[in-house]
Amino acid sequence: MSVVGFDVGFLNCYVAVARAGGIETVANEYSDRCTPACVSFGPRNRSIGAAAKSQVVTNCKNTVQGFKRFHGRAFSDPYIQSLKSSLVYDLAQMPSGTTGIKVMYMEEEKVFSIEQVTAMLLTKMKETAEHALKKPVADCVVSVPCYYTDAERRSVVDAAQIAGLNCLRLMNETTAVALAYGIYKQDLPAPEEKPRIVVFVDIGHSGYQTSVCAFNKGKLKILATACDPELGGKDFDEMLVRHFCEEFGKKYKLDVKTKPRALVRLYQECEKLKKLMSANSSDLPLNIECFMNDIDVSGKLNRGQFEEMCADVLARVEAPLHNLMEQAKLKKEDIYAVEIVGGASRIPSVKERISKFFGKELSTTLNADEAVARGCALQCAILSPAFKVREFSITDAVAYPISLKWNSAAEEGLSDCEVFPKNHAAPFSKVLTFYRREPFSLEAYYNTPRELPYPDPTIGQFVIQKVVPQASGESSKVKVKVRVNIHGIFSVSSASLVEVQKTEEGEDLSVLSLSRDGNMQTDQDETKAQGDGQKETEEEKKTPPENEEMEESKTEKKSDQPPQAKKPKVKTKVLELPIENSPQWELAIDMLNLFVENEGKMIMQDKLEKERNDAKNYVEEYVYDMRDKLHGRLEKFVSEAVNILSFQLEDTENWLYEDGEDQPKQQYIDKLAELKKLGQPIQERYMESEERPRAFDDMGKQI
Ligand code: ATP
Ligand code: K
Ligand code: MG
Repeated sequence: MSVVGFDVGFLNCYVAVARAGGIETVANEYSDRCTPACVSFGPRNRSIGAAAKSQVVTNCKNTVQGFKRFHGRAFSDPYIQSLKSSLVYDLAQMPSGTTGIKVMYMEEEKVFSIEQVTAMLLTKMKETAEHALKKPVADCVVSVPCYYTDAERRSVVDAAQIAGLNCLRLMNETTAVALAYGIYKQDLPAPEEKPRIVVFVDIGHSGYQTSVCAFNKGKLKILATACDPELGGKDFDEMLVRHFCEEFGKKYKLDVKTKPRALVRLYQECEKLKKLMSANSSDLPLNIECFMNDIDVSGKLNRGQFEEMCADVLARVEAPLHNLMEQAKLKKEDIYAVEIVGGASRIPSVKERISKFFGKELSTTLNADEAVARGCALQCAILSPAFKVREFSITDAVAYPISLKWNSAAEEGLSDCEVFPKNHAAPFSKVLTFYRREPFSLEAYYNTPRELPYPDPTIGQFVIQKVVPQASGESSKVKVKVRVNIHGIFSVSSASLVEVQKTEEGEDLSVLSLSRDGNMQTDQDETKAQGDGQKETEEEKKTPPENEEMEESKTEKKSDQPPQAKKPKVKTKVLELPIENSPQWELAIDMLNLFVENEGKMIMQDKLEKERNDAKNYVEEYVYDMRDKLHGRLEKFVSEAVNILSFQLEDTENWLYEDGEDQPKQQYIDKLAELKKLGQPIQERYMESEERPRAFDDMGKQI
């Protein structure tokens, strides 16, 4: 059992683990806790994270960044199409229609699906966690933006699976932050008291997320979320890049946009400048040597000018806050604190706007970069039976209202029903009742397409199979359980047919149904009015569950005994029905398996390449080390062999730059052995002479 949380950022990723001492954000092989969301493809291997980032300029066509936004999207998606021109690497369509990334890898043109690319990043993060925990990692919690739709979420779950991870929960980023904030608080109001209301804001590189959360002792509940998926640090970078492109165009007659490499460098320098401006309001320089056509460029900017050019971007900070407060029906006085995280929350003018909106100092008690990963690790610890943590219940909110539609003979056409309104508690299950004679299909969709940051409101098709009429010829009662699961993904989780073995005539139905506006009502008339066997009714549990287990058991109990089974002479039997699930943009299982297999092969290839490189480095190190020593402390101990060794060392050095540049691992191992055969005797003689006086010393002490 591993307890790990992964924050997969658009730009920056973090890994947190639970150990005996508590939750800890761990560093990668560069002793950096931040791992760039970057994958670079080479002729022999992949580089992931920091090693990939260092190739952004030199191998720009095959180094991919900013891919978080491709999840669950068709290649033909207008959003993807509009991004294409701004990317230095190529996109391509996967056979399934989703988005892939086209690169040269192992000297061949390859298209990787977005799930594969994110899996590569996760592979790296998994290794970081394994290195820290010194054991294999599988169980984990992975973060996603709270505005992700089903297709995007499923795509990330698949990515985790490709990386050999067992994702226990996809956690909304702001919910992870809320957990990291609340779990250690000792002074939360008691369960029966008025909750403490805290607003969380995460503004990262790509997206802006806000949520409002109610805390009581031992629990948190997300009341509402509001986001701008297209507002983040990158938009500020964009403004700076635009500004300097224009300036350098005028000043140096350079058309920067035509040179991807120069453009990538300009983005890097602008991001640095932006960060500097957060701490400094005076004029700051931007210099790039040999920028384009051997020209060095320079410019300068101060915070005031920066804020002016970013006015349109800054103007977008408020809208989600308004939206959030409106949804939660809260006044500013109800808010106990506004906690901000995410890299771009450090921009002074962003902070100012948020603070002004709430009329309050902002709270920055959490680590702005690591809070998401830490929250995910905490959630993983809570879910892990192997780890003891304080009891803490987490209720998240449904981001977009979900409806079902189906063919209805009674209403002669399509019927529909909102099953999960916006901000409904999640995870959650509901049972719907249908009266049918034959298999039927349900289509799930988001019913507020304009609110979606996503073009396609379809969630998926679900066919309830093997439905047959009752022995009497009447329609059968079919109970369908729909669910928003722990990942925030909608599914039709089970269906059953209630076979009635009646001895007496007369059905007295009194079932709960949900009216269109979402109010619960007992609606006898409607069911009777549609008494031709095409009734659609619904039950809903009145109390939101504290957690999944409780909710499940309640549902089970209910569905075991139909509410209307009042007549003692009626016997029922419940048959489970198979469901055919076709969620939108689902990765086919054989593709998933192929990707799992390919990821394994690529990991192996990277490992072999690393070993080969290490073997080469050992030879190189030995050459330089021995050459120094032969002129230093080993000088006295060399016989005539020195000439041979010196000659061999020089020869090897040349070889490393020529034929030896790119050889199989064994070649390097053999080369090193050859050198050592000559070097060893010299080193032994040296060691002996070093040992001798010490042996005397030791004896002296013993006497
Ligand atoms: P997302 O949450 O959108 O997936 P992310 O998690 O990768 O993205 P973060 O690491 O939270 O993003 O933030 C990165 C952004 O924050 C970058 O745009 C970076 O330039 C910006 N940033 C970091 N530090 C500062 C600073 N001191 N001043 C201004 N911007 C900063
Ligand atoms: K991050
Ligand atoms: Mg983030």
